[in-house]
Amino acid sequence: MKQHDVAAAFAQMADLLEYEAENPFRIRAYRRAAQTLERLPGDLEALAAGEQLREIPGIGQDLAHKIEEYLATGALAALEQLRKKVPPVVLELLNIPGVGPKTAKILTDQLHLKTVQDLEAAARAGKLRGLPGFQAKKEANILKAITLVKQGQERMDLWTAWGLGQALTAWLEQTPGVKRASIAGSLRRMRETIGDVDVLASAATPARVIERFCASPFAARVLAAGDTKASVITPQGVQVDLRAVVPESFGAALQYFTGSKEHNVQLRERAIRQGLKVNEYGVYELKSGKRIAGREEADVYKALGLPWIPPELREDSGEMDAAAARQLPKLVEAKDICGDFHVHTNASDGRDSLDVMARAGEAKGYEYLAICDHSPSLRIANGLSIERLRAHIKAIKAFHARRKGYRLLAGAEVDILAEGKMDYPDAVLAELDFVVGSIHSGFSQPEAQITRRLVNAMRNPYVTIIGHPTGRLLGQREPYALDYPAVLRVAKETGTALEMNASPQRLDLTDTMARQAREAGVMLAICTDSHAKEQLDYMTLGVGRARRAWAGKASLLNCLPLTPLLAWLGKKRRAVGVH
Ligand code: DGT
Ligand code: CA
Ligand code: CA
Ligand code: ZN
Repeated sequence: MKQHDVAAAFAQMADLLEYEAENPFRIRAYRRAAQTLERLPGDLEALAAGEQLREIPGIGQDLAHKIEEYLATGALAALEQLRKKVPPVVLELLNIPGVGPKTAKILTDQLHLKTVQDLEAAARAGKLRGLPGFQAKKEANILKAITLVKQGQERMDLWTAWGLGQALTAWLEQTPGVKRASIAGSLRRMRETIGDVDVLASAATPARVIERFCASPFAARVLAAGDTKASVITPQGVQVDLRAVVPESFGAALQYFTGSKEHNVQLRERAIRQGLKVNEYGVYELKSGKRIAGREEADVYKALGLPWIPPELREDSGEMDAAAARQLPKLVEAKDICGDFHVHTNASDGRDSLDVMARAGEAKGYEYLAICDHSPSLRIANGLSIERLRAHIKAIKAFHARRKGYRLLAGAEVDILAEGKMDYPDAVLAELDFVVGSIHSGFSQPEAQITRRLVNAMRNPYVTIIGHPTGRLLGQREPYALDYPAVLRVAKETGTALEMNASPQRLDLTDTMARQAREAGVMLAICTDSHAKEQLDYMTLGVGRARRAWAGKASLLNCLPLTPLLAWLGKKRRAVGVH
């Protein structure tokens, strides 16, 4: 989708022009065009081919030329010039959340910064407060943001890693000589961010697989290569570790390289107590040295008197005891998911139309899909006025009226305003099947105030779930302060579910918080928060994250088939006597 690239280029154009204190009208034109392009329903290249660029609102002659230039050359000459003109550190500064062009200007002019490290040092030394428009709080926020950005650069998001892992295993499986292949490491455990991607293959001659891999397009640079392992950097700059073993050791190697390290330590200690030794080649009797397992991962656990432990649980968080007591939970699986709830269309800030999103949900084999666009307060997301919402509800009903066995739920993602007031009046909420209540403003409020907003929202009889309950954005924004035990109590008491947002930038609730919710008897809902049809596939991540929360079907709203789901949705409203 080229429009996102062009939008990013335009947004940077606007930032750099503003840094240079250029004409405000030009700045605004670029910024607005960037927003329009982000939300463009059609394909930009198709529009350009059809000479239709000038029909896009806000795109005049000049911007249309710029788009054509970008599509033809992959760059904008004007932007390249500007990038050369500003001090190099400015581009880095603008990458820090909370630092815009005006702030960057003050920082470079007054502190003569050369690097982000300089900024970090200045902030630590308390040199930012006192600059025009800076308070101690802004200084602290910048420091936090720098830390987040650094962490984000060190680890990749789960979706990026997942895609790479799929491509790697697909490549391995069609490589001559390879018998089996699997992802391993933190990716197989579905951690929220991934340091490097680990993959494993078995073959009669492992060295040959390693050789081919180092010559493959995945290896832009080879860091290290031996007979059984290689570490490479992909063209995208990501590290991949490949291990290749003989088929007899595949299970033992898979167990070892899946980790976590802490889980493996526990496992080895257990082995020693039983007179056994576990390593990446197999399970051995200590005394005789005889090999008793290794080909299958399940056999490794079995040799230690344990059932196979799902990778998502291998974090040394009670899984070993549960396994030994034969009390491992039956975890949710992809096939148990009957639908998705928090899905946007181009009526608000999604890319695809209602029709496209609805069909995409149907194609995934879902029984239902809750369409939840934004409410009016979220202006940057083109939130729906009451009139537009009512038209939207009609269109949703018209769609599923034509379908058998597939139902669109009329929903909305409704902003939780000050003191927990909802962004639509109750009478309007009552017209909806499903309401996601979300906080999109006031993130820096004190804990008591945020908690009050969430609690009051949950007390609203029409609020079905709380969306992205902590508000964090991985690598960009810390969670807001909240009294989580209080939130859990009220969620349980009011029958409000909590979202496990599966968008890779959010993954909110975290796995630990979701586990606490489940243990408190609170219902969880996995939602992709899709803004385009392919994002419905984030469900894969959501299921993995729910498994990390030890969740089975009974804890998840989306495991209810349509009829019991509708009954569940009616329960909260009936309990307070509004329906
Ligand atoms: P990451 O890459 O930081 O997201 O996390 P992991 O868990 O993928 O860690 P990584 O890539 O360093 O190693 C993959 C697995 O290999 C790890 O989960 C367990 C195993 N492993 C690696 N080094 C050691 C070690 O020194 N001791 C033990 N017991 N296991 C190790
Ligand atoms: Ca790893
Ligand atoms: Ca690794
Ligand atoms: Zn949303």
